Amino acid sequence: MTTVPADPYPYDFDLASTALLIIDMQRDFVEPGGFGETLGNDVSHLQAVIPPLAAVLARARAIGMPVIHTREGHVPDLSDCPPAKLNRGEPSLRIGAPGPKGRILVRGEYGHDIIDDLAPLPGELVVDKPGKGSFHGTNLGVELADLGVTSLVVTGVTTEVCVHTTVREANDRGYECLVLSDCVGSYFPEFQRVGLQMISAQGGIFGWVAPSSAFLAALPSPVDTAVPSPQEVPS
Ligand code: C5J
Repeated sequence: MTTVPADPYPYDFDLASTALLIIDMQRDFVEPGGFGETLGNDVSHLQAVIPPLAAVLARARAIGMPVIHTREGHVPDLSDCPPAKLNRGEPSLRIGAPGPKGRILVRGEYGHDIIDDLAPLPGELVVDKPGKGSFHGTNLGVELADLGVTSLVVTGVTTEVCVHTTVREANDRGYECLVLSDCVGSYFPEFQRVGLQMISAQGGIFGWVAPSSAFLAALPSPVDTAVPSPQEVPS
């Protein structure tokens, strides 16, 4: 077992059954000039997530922890978008409308894809999700079961929307979630603060919260976990 000092109490996890989940680090949410900024949001709060999350991603890859990326969006004919979601908001800013980086929240569009700094590597799972939660309408549960994953280290955006919905879904499904406080972001500082508190309150009602520094400090070094090359294996 590995232990991370966390709120509301230390988070214990088995490296062999843990995955890093990176939620919706998509250009349209995170980048200047994207859909999120068009809505009047200050994307600098989400940009701040990139460096610590890139460090966690690099470490996860180095120690062989499974990495799963998600993207919120819909098929081009929007047949997977319920009217209640489709008809919300100002018509020119609705899902499927032309946005600054392509059709808003439509799969295959430039703005829908993950930012270059956190681009998935070949072999990493990318889950396209039609909703806010990562389990709703996806095969994530099946994929996690196949991997034998029961603990999720949760990162991404936005804290109070897709991160929260996913953590709540995961908690109800029996996963133990550690949310990395500096690797999740909200356009609204107040929502960030309260959103994190809501996860760890009441004895960890949805999960645990810790900074990425605590998580990284708890991990073995890549040298300890690296698979030896044939030359290194003693004969
Ligand atoms: C939103 C998300 N905020 N990924 N999506 O609509 O949180």
